Amino acid sequence: MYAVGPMPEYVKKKILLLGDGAVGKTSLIRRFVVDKFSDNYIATIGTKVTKKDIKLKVNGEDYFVSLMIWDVLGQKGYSAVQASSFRGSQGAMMVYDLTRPETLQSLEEYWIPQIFESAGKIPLVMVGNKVDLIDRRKSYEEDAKEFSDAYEAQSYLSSAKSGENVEKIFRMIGKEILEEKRVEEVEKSVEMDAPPSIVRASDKIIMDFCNQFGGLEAGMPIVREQFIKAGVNIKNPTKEGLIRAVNMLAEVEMTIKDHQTVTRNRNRRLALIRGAR
Ligand code: G3D
Ligand code: MG
Repeated sequence: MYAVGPMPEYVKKKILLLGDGAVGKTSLIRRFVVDKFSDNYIATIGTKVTKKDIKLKVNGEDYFVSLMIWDVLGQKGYSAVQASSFRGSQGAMMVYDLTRPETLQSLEEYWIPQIFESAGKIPLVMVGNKVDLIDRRKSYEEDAKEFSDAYEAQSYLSSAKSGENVEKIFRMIGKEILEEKRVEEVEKSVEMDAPPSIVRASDKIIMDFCNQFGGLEAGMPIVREQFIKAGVNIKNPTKEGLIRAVNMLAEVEMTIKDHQTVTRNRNRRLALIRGAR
């Protein structure tokens, strides 16, 4: 046998990418995992989990880390879907779009309170994406630093398009988790505006279907497919679109459940739509 020193430790860590729609979350994951950037994409409906193994050295020790990267629905108001995806995550990448300052504001007002409430005060890495589109980089860096200092987080400017800093931000979140220096208790979320109720109905329908279908990971791909087929715009669902989606979900359920259950499920979901504003 060859003695080559201590074996690296194998660990598995769940991380989330959070931030408003179209800031570049899916593109960053795609760039990191397959090293590609594609300009044609479909808006992420629901949650997708991608795995990537990396090797890290932390405090002089080697680790093999399996990053389970959760790409979560980027729409505000889908809080039931989100809270259930957030649970058990050990670190989060908070992504904003440098060309849209309101996406930074929404990290502070919505995404950070949401994650702290569901997952506790886990390490965050702030990512200002689309750096390829801006000039006067310095002022953006200063803003980012000021913002991230308040959360004791690292901050980077990145580009999923050029690849700049993409590898670095994923490695950094891995390191932050392994260092695990956080001890503060969970901070309570600030009050948020109530989401528009049609979005809440949509959120509840998605959760209801997933619960019936054996959980988020099994249900979400189906929801995603059926919502697209039904032509539902997740940002701005209409009652008509949601009714189509509920009918399509019922058709899928027909393949695994008895007629009575399917009807009951369908009626319950239609009632949610009727009750929405
Ligand atoms: P999301 O997952 O956060 O919703 P996406 O965002 O990854 O789907 O990206 C939204 C749009 O921004 C896509 O453009 C994507 O190509 C673009 N994008 C993502 N990252 C970058 C970047 O670093 N630089 C530039 N220039 N564009 C980026 P489309 O045109 O397909 O909507
Ligand atoms: Mg996406």
